[in-house]
Amino acid sequence: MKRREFLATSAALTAAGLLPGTLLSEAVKQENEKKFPKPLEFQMVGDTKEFELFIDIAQQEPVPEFEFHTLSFNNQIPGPEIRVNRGDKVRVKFKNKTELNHTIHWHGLHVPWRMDGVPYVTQMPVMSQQEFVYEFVAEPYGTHFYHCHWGTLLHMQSGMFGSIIIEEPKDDPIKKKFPYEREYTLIYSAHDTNFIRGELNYMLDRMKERMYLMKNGRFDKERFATFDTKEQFLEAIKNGYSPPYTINRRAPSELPQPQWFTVNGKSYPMTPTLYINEGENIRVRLINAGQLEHSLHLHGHDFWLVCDDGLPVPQPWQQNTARLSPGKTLDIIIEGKNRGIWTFHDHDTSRVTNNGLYPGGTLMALVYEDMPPEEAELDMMAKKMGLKSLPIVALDE
Ligand SMILES: [Cu+2]
Repeated sequence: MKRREFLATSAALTAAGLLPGTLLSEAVKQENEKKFPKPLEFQMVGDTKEFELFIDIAQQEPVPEFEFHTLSFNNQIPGPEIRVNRGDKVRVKFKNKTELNHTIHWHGLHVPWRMDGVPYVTQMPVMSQQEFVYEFVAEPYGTHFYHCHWGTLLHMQSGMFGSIIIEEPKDDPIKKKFPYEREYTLIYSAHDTNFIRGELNYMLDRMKERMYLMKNGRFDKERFATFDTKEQFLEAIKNGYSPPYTINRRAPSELPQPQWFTVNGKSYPMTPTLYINEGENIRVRLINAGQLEHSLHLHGHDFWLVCDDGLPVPQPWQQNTARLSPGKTLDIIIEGKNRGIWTFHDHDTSRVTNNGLYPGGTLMALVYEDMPPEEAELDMMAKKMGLKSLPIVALDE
């Protein structure tokens, strides 16, 4: 697709996606619900909640007409949301359907150490077509996430993340202070799609080569850096083997330079919308599953920061820009106090672009459902500027 065409598409989507007339329609609201992680079904087996996760190659489409191959849990990006109560016994049966190695790490949870998902530290990597069963008691309360802990530079930006929410169903400490009905989970990530493509192709080629050589009994352990013991490894070094990290494989500029920034796997104008009404509180669970820090700013409001890494803060405080470092989760309460359509986005201006073009990335909107209908006309903005109708191509350089 040509740059000019893409810009035209993106402007048309902006018109279709973000103006009040369409944002308040039932159809758009229903479509919007699909932009949040889907709850993962479980089966009660005895006294345990049993979940199933698999990993496979998938296509990610942050905006229409831009797709890239990636990995994903249960063919969803982000992976499905696991929701359990504090103290629940949880079992997650994990199947690896790819040619690559993976594990699952339960970020922020107090699991037994053998369940922590760190390859070669707490378990062997889950290899192609293998299964691994994770078992733990859901602790502690709050907003957490799970992610692959193998080859995280590639795997984490390749869709291998999802939310795990541990609830205190009868006595939620946040609900007590800030009564709310609606809540939203937002998972942030950043992707260098060229890096992902190159790396996935390279790794798949190497896996194929390795399997072919193994089948023919010509597998060279040194070439693939596979040793059974530390002694074997040290012996190989003595005989001239160079560990991969001593070979300067990459210049810093070859490390990932993300040019796509997503919220729940989507970039603006396809990012999810937060709906609110005047007088309503909404809870927003912010999760950073990516490698960049996000500086998340809400227009027209100060929100309450109520949980940090899942833990309720002793004294919630107000701010309008929250710093969400990699690996961090924050829960915020937004009070509906200023009717309108407001932007919520990363204030690092490079993160509100798609492939370098504004608008894009993490831009999203907080929309009051109880806006006056006359304000909710599709071409209101154009009329206010004295134009007859909406300009469709507004973004050409
Ligand atoms: Cu992985």
